[in-house]
Amino acid sequence: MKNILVIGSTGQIGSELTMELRKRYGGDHVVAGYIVGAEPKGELLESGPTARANVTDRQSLEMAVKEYHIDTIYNLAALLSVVAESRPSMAWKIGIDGLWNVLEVAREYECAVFTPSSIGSFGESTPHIKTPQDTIQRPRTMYGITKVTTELLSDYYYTKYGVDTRAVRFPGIISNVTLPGGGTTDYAVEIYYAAVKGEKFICPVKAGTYMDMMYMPDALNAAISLMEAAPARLKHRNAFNIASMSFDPEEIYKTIKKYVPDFEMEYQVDPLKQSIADSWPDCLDDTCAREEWDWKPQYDLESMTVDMLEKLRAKLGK
Ligand code: AKB
Repeated sequence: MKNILVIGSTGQIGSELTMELRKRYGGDHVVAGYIVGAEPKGELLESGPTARANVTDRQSLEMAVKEYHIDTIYNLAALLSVVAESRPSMAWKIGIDGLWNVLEVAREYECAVFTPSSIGSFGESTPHIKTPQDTIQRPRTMYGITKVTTELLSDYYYTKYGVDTRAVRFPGIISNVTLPGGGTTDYAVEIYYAAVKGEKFICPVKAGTYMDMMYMPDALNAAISLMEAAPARLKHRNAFNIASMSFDPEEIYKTIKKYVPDFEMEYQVDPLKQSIADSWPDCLDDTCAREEWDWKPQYDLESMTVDMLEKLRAKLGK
C-alpha cells in the first residue's frame, strides 16, 4: 500500500481508520474521502489530503484516484442496519450501486479494495453459535441483503477481473471517538456514555441477546492486517469472520458497574432492533482469519471497559 483513499473518512470507523493509516504510512499517503455535508474537520483535515469521493458519483472517485495515484481503497460507505430498514432503496444505492462504482474504478486503475461486510450478512437460518466461515447466508434485512451482495460482488471482481478485493465481517464496533448512527449494536457504545455521564441507561435489546462486539483498535488492526496479508495465504477473501468478544446487555452492564457502582440500567425493548439482533449470530468462529492472516484481537470486555471509561471520562471532563 502506497497511496490510500478512505471513502467515508468522517464516519464511525473511517475517522479512526484514516488516522491510524496516516500514523502507519504517513499523512500525505492517505486521502480522507468525504461527501458534501460531511467534510473532514480538525485533525482529520489537518493531517493529510482530503478529496470529495461520493460512491454514487463515479467521476468523483475517479478524480480522487487519479489525482493522488491511489492503489488501495477502503470503502466504508454504507447505511447501518436500523437506518437501512427505513431507507432500503438508499441502502442499496450506497451499498451496492456505490460498490459497483468503486469496483469499476478499482478495475480501471488497478487498486486493491476493502469493503467491509458484517455479522448482519447472516440470518435466522444460519447456525448462531460459533457460526462457521462458510455457511448459510439468508438475511431478511436490507442491510444483510446488501452485505451478502457486497461479498459476492467483491469476489466476482476478484475472480473475473483480478481486482484484489478483501474484507472482514465486522461485529458491533465500540469506540470513544465518533458515535455510530443507526446500528443494532449501537447500545454497546451508548451504555458507556450513560455510565460516564451518570445517567440511567435505557437498553433497547433484551437480556440474553448475545452479539459479537469488538473494540475499535482491534477492528482497525483487522482491516489493515488483512490488506497487508500475503495473497498466497488467502483461501478466502470476501469476507472473513472475525471475533473478539460476545456479550449480552447484562454482561456489559455488570462489567461497567464494577467501575461505576451507582450505574443503573432498565430495559425498553425496541422491536426492530430486537428482531434484527435475534436474527444475527451469537458468536462467530474466526478460525480461518487466524489461520490465513494471523488475526488475533487484543481486547476483551474487561480491558475494553477499563479503556473506554478512562477515555470517555477525559473526553467528557467527568
Ligand atoms: C449495525 O449494528 O448495524 C452494525 C453492524 C454489526 O454491522 N454495527
